[in-house]
Amino acid sequence: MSARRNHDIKTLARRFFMPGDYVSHAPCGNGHINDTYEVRCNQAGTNVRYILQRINHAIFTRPDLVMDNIHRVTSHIAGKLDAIGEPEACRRVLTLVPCRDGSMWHEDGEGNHWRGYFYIEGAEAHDHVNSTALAEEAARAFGTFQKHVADMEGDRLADTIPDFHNTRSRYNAFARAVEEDRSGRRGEVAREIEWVQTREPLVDVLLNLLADGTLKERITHNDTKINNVMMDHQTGEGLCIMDLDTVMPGLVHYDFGDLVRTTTISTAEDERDASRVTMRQPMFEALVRGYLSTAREFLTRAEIDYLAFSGKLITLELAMRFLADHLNGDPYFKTSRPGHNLDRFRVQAALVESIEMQEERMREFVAQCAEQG
Ligand code: GN1
Ligand code: MG
Repeated sequence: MSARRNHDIKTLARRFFMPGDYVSHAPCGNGHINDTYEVRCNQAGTNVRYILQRINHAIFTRPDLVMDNIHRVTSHIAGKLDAIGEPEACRRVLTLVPCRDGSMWHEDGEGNHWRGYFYIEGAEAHDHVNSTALAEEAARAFGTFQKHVADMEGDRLADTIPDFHNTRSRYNAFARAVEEDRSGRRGEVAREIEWVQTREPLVDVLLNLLADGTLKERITHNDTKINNVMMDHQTGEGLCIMDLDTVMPGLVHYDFGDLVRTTTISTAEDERDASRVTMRQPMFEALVRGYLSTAREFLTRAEIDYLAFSGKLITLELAMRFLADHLNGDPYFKTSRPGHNLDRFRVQAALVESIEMQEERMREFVAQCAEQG
């Protein structure tokens, strides 16, 4: 996927209700999909920052549905925070900034869709955490998010990317990429392809449980990377969940599993030396503690039983996605070096293997923590 293009951010910012004089803008965040900027405005002597973000419409082909979901979810959560008198509610849920014409997003002359948010000051997102306290806080925040949206009424939220976490579909897409070999790289990654193929039976486990009614569909975030939660600078509290494009119906395991994938890992997601990758049990335990502290009250026994498994499954899912993208010639994830997606694959594969070796202990910890209540 190509790098960020030049956008006229100053002109775009004027379309939104971002009052004051434009001062500056800068790229922001490390997302693989959208383009994100912070915009600084001077409001009669006070500097105020906003977020301006281009939705990648090659991937989110219905930005209108994305914005509809986000508007509904953020308004619902803001209403709840207001009702309980939560202090600093605007730092605890994203707030959309409307356009000057009243619409919730702006479409520029090139078919790009833009949206604005309040900038959350005094907090930051971490791409990698080494502290169990931060891991626990992040998991607590995602549990709270799920709890807040659990009782949302009205129509089912739109599937902004259909089958996003359907691991059978992900496997089939991977198999198609192998067959088509669009990049001509198949011969170089025969071992990696086989590694995925031997794990094919895992992809149906949760889907079968959903089909037979053991697990139930809820509203989930679906992209719970550790860098999608803003943590307070002063207190380390997990304040606000970001990156809401994929909020849609799903299984709680998709969220917990991606937290395990991105938080327990000992390296960056794209580490070049996969032999350095391990699943860190203390980080896993912190996630379980944090998540259950807020999610226990609504989770079923069956949901809890598959939390440990979910980390392995979602890591395998990303392994399949990265290897498929490599085979397809890198059309999806932003890359900044040759073989970037292959490196990402190798890291995921190493993490799956590390989880496989510690799975029993992970399962035991979840059971023990769930019982403690
Ligand atoms: C993408 O945009 P970002 O970096 O938060 C991707 C996730 C992957 C992640 C892997 C819409 O998320 O599904 O888990 O990269 N988002 C989409 O790092 O495909
Ligand atoms: Mg993100």
